[in-house]
Amino acid sequence: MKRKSLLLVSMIMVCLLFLAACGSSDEASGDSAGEGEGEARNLRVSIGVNDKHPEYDAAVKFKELVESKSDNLTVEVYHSGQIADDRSAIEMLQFGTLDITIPSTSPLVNFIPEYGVFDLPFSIPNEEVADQVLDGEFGDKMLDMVEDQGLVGLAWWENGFRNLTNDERPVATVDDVANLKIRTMENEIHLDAWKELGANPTPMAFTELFTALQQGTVDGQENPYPTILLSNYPEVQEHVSNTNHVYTPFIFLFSQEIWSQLSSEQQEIVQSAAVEAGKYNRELNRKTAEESLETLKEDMTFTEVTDEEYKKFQEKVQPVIDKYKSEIGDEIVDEYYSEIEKYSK
Ligand code: KDG
Repeated sequence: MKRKSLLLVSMIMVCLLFLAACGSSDEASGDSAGEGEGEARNLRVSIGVNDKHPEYDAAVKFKELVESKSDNLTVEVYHSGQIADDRSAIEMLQFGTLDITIPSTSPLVNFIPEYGVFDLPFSIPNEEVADQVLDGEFGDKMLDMVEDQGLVGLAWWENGFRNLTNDERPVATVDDVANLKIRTMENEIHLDAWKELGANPTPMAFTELFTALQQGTVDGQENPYPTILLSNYPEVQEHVSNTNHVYTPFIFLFSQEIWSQLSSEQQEIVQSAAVEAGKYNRELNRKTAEESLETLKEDMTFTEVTDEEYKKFQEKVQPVIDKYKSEIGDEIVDEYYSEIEKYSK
């Protein structure tokens, strides 16, 4: 009898140990967000701009919102590409070694070609249309599209309308662009567009740009006014023109690997903070863009691109738009342009 009891007890122990092991492995794998306040975690945010830029202020706003609503989430903001440049930061999210990055959408084209719609020159005409397109069904669809890349798209922030600077000459017409060595983001649509305009473009990470301008590796670059001013480009650039050639969103990206380890309560806090800080970012970015332009007109030589010349820039790059319409996908490009048209009326 005694042997049978001992055998039964042993079998029960083995089963209990097996169940405990299964339980711990589920916790380790983080298959899904649980309920309740979840595990304590510090969220690291990587951005490429410096701590004078509106994007940094918005990232701090995100930190304040999360930490005020959560008992166990903290946020650290790393600016100026301290952790990684845009492409590397996106890859770190995919590997689960970084929690958040908020880059321009342009580097994402290397992972998701459909994101090229945002790089089609002269597409979004103003911030109001940008908000309608991004905050509507199309914007939601684009955010969902990052899931296949191990990313979670939580919100649209704003980089803004991009303008050309250079250290060679005033740029008022397409012809003035000829042979300028222009740094572009690592995005083939931007590269091809500046080639079509007659420039000699070079793709380069944002973190390397100031040094390249300082050393004359490139003659010029293109970015929104806040980035131009607050990255100190007037120290190394003489000329600025209001080309307004592309509206670039910032996209708030979260690592899917880490997201799945948050409780649903933590996910809700992070998601709502990303959206609320995004609204703050847009408002601050627009105010800063106006103020930055006024300061740039004092610090640099500003050249006006007239409406007539602006149309010639648009006509000149049309072959690039046609080429990428088919490469990105006719359906998504048509949907993008019909959204723009719908909100431009
Ligand atoms: O992280 C900030 C960058 O994503 C942004 O400034 C990118 O506009 C950009 C550029 O020119 O690289």
